[in-house]
Parts: sequence; structure tokens; C-alpha cells
Amino acid sequence: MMKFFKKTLLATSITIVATGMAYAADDVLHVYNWSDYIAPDTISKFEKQTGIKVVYDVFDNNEIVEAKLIAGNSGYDIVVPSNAFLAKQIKAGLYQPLDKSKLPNWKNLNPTLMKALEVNDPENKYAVPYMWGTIGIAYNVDKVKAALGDNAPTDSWDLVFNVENMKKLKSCGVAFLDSPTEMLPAAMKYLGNDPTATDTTHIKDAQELFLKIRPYVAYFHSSKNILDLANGNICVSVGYSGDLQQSKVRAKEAKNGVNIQYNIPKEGAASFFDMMAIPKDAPNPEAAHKFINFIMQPEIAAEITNYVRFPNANSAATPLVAEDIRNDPGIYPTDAVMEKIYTFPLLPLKTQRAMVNSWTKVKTSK
Ligand code: N2P
Repeated sequence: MMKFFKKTLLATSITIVATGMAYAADDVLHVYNWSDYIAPDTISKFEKQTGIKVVYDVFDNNEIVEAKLIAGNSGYDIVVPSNAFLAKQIKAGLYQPLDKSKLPNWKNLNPTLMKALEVNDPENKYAVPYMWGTIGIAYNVDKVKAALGDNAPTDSWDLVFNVENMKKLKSCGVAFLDSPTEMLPAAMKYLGNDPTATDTTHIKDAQELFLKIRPYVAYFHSSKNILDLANGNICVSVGYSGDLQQSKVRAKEAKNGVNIQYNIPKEGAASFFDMMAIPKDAPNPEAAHKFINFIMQPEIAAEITNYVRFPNANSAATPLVAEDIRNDPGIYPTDAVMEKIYTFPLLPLKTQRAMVNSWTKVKTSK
């Protein structure tokens, strides 16, 4: 799965409010995407180019998307689950196949990456990558230095999984994602276990580790960290690479003296690919294809990456991505780092449930 990287390297919560104009049902597109994951003018550009009105809703975890899809009649034309969840949902028959004759911009996608993504979606039948990223640690350079000194292990999971460090960081605030299937594997990795195992063997150990550090965790949430880190309300966050890069940018813009750094821990970390797919019962698959094709335009993909600081999977967009972003190893990891990056597997229901149960125990413990 990871081989392609060698060659590859290379929200804003908006619900678009009706403008007062009347739209026929086939002129409306319902998109369900991650929060803070699109450029400010992407949607208005699409609306202008196609005359289709977009209703844009956001989420910040895979579980909620899955629950809506399984319940049926979500009303969404496009959803953007991460690749491991997508694989399971394809198997459950929740999507309709893409009509590639309506996707001429497919040619812009990175072929090596597309090949790798066939693990989740054979023949790339159902989904197109939107953006991807890593799950690492961002920290407030000055506050962490004040709490832990010059030798703070900021390049290691030790920063957040070692109880002694957490005790010292408690007063400045440490946040984790609220995501059992992404956070428990990080603990497994730290403990030297296989974070991609699909059985339940190592879940308990990961849970125990989280229970040990639990008293020193400020909160578990998957999108609040962006602003809290930028404002200095928390000093460390485990999270999605682009989100944490956005914190850095927001702090700089605010000129508030907060200096954020994002690191991919040296022990290794996870990557994810968020995939655009069309639910089987989508009301407007025609418009959904137009949207996917629109996002695959190199200029559009590059504009999104330049704003949200997550890499895209569009080879033709690469020259249009700002140089400082393209060359930032926290956004586009180096080959050496990519060697240590793992991707999440398709989890059997039993394992996913065990993780969710463990996570509830962690979160509700004091
Ligand atoms: C965007 C987060 C997307 C990455 N805020 C998680 N798949």
C-alpha cells in the first residue's frame, strides 16, 4: 500500500443557505464532507460553473457517516468516508458504481496512488480520493518546553503516552481525536503491537494505556483542536495533519505569539485517504458526478490543498500547489517517514465494536 508514496510525493462548517432563488430538485446537490476541509470559494465556483445549488454539511468522524448511510435515505449525493470505512461500506452495498464516462478529469489522478487504493475499492469502481493525510502530534513549542524542558520528546508518541509527561502537560491541555479506530491503534503502535491487526487481541492493552493517561487529558474531540491549539487553549493535540497545520497558520495570522509545530512520531503513524463516493440512494447522482469531476480539476484540487493543507491525489495539481506546502514534510512526508506510515485495515464488525466499547470506557473514566 505504501509503495506508491515513493513516487508520489509528491470548514469550515458551511451549510450553503438558500439564496432565495428557486432550484428544481435536480439542480440541488447534497454534499457531506469533513469539517475544515475545503477552500472558501470551492463551492461557489462549482455553483457558478454548473448552475447546481449545493447544500454542504459537515461531520468530523467516520462513525457518524456510517450510521447515516446504514440508516438509509441520508439524502446525500456525495459522502467522503476514509478508505478503511469505505471498503466496508462498499461490501455492504451502500454505494453506486461511478460512471467514468462522466469523469473526464479522472486522467489527472495519480495512477500509482489509484492502484494502491484498489485494496479498498477494486478497480476504483466506487470512489475518488479527495485528500489524504497523516495522524500525528502538534504542540505549542514554548508551552511544551516550559512544561518538559529542552529535551521534550516532541518527535515521539512518548510525549502523550508516557504518564509522567502527561502529568506535566495537564495544566496546558492535551487533546486527542474522538476516534476509537484511529486513536487505539496509535496506542497499539506505542506499545509495540501491530496497529493494523484486525483481531481484538491488543485492544485491551491500548485501552489500559489510555486509562492511565485519561486523568491528564483535556478532551477527546475531532475538530475543536484546530482553534484551541491556535489560541493557546491547549498545548498538545493528536490529530489530522492538515488540521494541525491550519492551527499553525491561524496562530500566525492572529500574531498571538503561539508557535505550533506538527510532527509525525518517529515510531510510525497512520495515514488516511478520504474518498468521495455516491450513496446507492443518492437523489442526484448526475450532479454528484459533476461535483467529483469538478474537484478533479487540477486548479481546484490545488486550491483546496493550499487552503486546508492536506495533500491531494491529483498529479496534475502538484505543480499548482504552493511550494512551501509541497516541500513541507509535515504535509507531504519524506520517503523515509513514509516507510513507517501504516494505513488502517478493514475491521470486522466485532473488532470495530470492541474498539468503540473500549473507547467509551476510556472517555467516561475520570
Ligand atoms: C478534516 C479532517 C479530515 C481528515 N478536518 C480525517 N479523515
